[in-house]
Amino acid sequence: MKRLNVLALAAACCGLTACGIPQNITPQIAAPSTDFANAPRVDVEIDSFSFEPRTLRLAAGEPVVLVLTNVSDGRHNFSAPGFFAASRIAQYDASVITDGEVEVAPGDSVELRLIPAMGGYDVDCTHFGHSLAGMTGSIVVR
Ligand SMILES: [Cu+2]
Repeated sequence: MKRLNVLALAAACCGLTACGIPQNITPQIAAPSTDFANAPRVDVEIDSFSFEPRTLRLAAGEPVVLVLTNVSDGRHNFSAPGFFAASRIAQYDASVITDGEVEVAPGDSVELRLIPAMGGYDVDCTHFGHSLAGMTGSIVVR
């Protein structure tokens, strides 16, 4: 009986959200009045195959400009679904996040204005084999 209920629930979910297909969760948007102009800039260097710094330390509730720069000649992303879901993102930057990932082209730089929420979050690059090669990191927000 319990198992049947679980199956029924799963079926209902599938109908609504198309299970198995990554959903682009709408990010929480920061208040338009948020002062990002005076927010500190935090740089992350993305290379083959590393994030520098590997552990990002941010202040909870404080606006920050996250600057993700791909210094390599290969394609990479900064995947942090938990972090992005918990943060409030500037309206005009929200579109660069897809399924919790920010793709950064070789030699390119992406700026993200956001307000982090307290917690610990994982970061990786979801390109095939890259996390195994060392592209993992974390974000600590206190
Ligand atoms: Cu990568």
